[in-house]
Amino acid sequence: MVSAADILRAKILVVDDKEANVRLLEGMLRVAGYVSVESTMDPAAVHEMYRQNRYGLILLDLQMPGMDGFQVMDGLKEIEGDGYLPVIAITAQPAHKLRALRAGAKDFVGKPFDMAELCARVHNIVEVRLLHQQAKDSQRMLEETVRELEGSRQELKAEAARDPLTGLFNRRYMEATFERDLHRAVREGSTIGIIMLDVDHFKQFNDTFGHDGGDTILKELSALLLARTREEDIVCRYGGEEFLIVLPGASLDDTRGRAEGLLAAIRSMAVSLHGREVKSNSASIGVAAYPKNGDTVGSLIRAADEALYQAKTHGRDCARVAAAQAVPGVRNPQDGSR
Ligand code: GH3
Ligand code: MG
Repeated sequence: MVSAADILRAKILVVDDKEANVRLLEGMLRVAGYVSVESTMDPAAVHEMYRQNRYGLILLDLQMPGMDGFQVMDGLKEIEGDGYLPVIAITAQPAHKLRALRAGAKDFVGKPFDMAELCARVHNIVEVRLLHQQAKDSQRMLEETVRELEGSRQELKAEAARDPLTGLFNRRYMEATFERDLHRAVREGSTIGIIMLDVDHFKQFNDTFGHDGGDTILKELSALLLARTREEDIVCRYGGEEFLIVLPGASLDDTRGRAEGLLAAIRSMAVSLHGREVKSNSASIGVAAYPKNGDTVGSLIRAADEALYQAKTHGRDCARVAAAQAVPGVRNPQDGSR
């Protein structure tokens, strides 16, 4: 909405080479209540004045020596990117009225001036101009809001994929990407390794150093896992003190080798807790791979979990490989066996 006060505050420029006309128009506008009226008798000055003041309306005489009103409008079009000219043409010649409208003027007033007609036309053009500007501002604000919402949506999406304590991917995200990686592996005849890792006797850390101490160990371990995996691997906190790593392209042998490397790194991991250096960390690992141990996300995770259970019952701090499982129709890309 545009208020009457907004309209009367609009910046108006009067352009006419005759001083008497300028004074008359300025006087009429002031009497009508317009408070920001400027004028010039030099048409060549209009462009610079418009650039600086962006008038809401220009009352423009068409017949002026040196530069006529049509030339002034041509220059204004270059300044106004969207081509909207807030111009009312002033002319005594009926033939010029249509030409002025075609040249971009929004309206015209004839000479001699009629105060009521002039004020009605000025009011209308200023109102349209302000509405036009309001629409542009609303559009800009809307676009900005959409951009902000899109940013928050992306942040929420990123957060929804992460475990808040460790910053690792969470189980839900891992399952979705694992599913995609598995489809690709089936299509391309490649392999995928998975490592299921569980911290040994983690409860004791909590009992000795408190829950916060346990949290610190989980965070340090997560950093270690991230540092020792590749960018394409998905390292996820599967739950509590259990982690699952998906290694696209890794064979069962590769995965076992990577698991041994992780165990060695965890053994020498030192975490500072309450001023003490805690070193006696270890974990147990179950290893499985597509296609040897399954051809679905569920069966592969189950296979790794069973292998992890074997590692725990074999004294912990070790990795165990899942028992091979024949997957109908799936050929082992490494040796051609099923
Ligand atoms: P095991 O070697 O058989 O795996 O023994 P464990 O003590 O590691 O396993 P258990 O399942 O008995 O205990 C796991 C503990 O991990 C119990 C639970 O309170 C703790 N835990 C789970 N999530 C968190 C966590 O976010 N922070 C902390 N500090 N502790 C956690
Ligand atoms: Mg444990």
